[in-house]
Amino acid sequence: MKRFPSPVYISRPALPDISDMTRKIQDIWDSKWVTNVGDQHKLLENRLVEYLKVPYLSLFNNGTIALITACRALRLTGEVITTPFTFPATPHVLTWNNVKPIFCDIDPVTLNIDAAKIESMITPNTTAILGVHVFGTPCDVFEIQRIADRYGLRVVYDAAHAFGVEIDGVGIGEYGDISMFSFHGTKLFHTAEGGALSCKDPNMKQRIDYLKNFGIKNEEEVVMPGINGKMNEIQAALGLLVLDIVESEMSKRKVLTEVYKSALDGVEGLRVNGDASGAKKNHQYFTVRINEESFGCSRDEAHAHLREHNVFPRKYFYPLCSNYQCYKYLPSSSPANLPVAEAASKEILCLPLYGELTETDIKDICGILLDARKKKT
Ligand code: T4K
Repeated sequence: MKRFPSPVYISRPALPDISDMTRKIQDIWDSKWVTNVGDQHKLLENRLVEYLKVPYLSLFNNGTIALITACRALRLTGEVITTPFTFPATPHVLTWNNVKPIFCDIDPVTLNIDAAKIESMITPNTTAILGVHVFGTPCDVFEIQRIADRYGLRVVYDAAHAFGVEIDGVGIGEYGDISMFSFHGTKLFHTAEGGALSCKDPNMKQRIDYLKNFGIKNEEEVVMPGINGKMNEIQAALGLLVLDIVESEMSKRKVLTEVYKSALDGVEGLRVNGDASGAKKNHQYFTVRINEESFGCSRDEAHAHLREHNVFPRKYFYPLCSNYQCYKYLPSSSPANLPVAEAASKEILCLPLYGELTETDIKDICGILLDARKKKT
């Protein structure tokens, strides 16, 4: 018999009370202003600058368009060094800018780009490093900046998972030249679809804002070839309400993460993925690595077993981006260049984590996961 009568997904959006959203929509209807930097947009942008502790922020209609715009704003060309252990959007934004992604191996603990391996991948064509704070764990931002400064490179961060993460009280969006946040419905903070870029320089903020609005400066001047990346008023209104409940969602996830840890820490063959950096965490995801030999079944068998019980974990990030048809041909995609990433992508499992789940749900999910081993014997 299935323990869960309805599906338990990897994530569910935290949603405000519908009556609050109805009131917000009424305001938008009354104003007849639905997009192009209206009141809701302005309010959300200001509130997020404060919440994320970043100097400047620009809202977008989704994270991918935001990251495409970041590459354009920084005029990236040639080659950019990045990680293969990420969502397809990361290398794709480079391709959409006619930039070649160069895949660098990852750190076995943080699962982020391995800063110690970046220098060996730099060529005269390299213009930037594009790091991803995978599962909200910060990259080695200090070492990456040191390398970038030495070689005159730009640094861009895909902070899609890192909403609210801080290093020693400094917002994660303060590091590098530009950071991208995703506000997709599967994220801790969301606007259904949405995203943002943070930066430190007012001229860069101006350039980003032109680029996301067709390059329009005023009614008679178009100053650069921009795109339409604008967030609309309904998205922004939802964001304002979700921002009011995000701390409570994060606290619930923190408690559930502790329940996962106490049930799974120390189980042979299971490694609870951790961030030992001391950074302020956001509990966006909870992941484990499964070593088939010592755990007693493979990641894929555990994944299939959980699904049989109506639990839908995800294999983020399998396959590696370097194994996609469109990137396989690149010399840096060779598995020999990416041994740590290859191993991680075969062992990683992202388990359900969202505030609506109960502690009993989490214990039951762990029970099902551990039972996957018995099935094999
Ligand atoms: N960089 C990184 C590192 C990223 O992870 C992402 C996105 C991006 C860039 C791009 O940012 P955006 O352009 O998306 O802003 C999901 C999300 O769609 C994607 O935003 C996210 N990363 C990725 C990690 O997860 P899928 O293909 O796994 O989504 P899907 O539709 O399978 O949804 C996952 C589960 O969430 C479902 O099984 C059920 C639940 N769900 C989903 C939706 C859409 C809900 O409960 N409600 C919903 O509305 O990519």
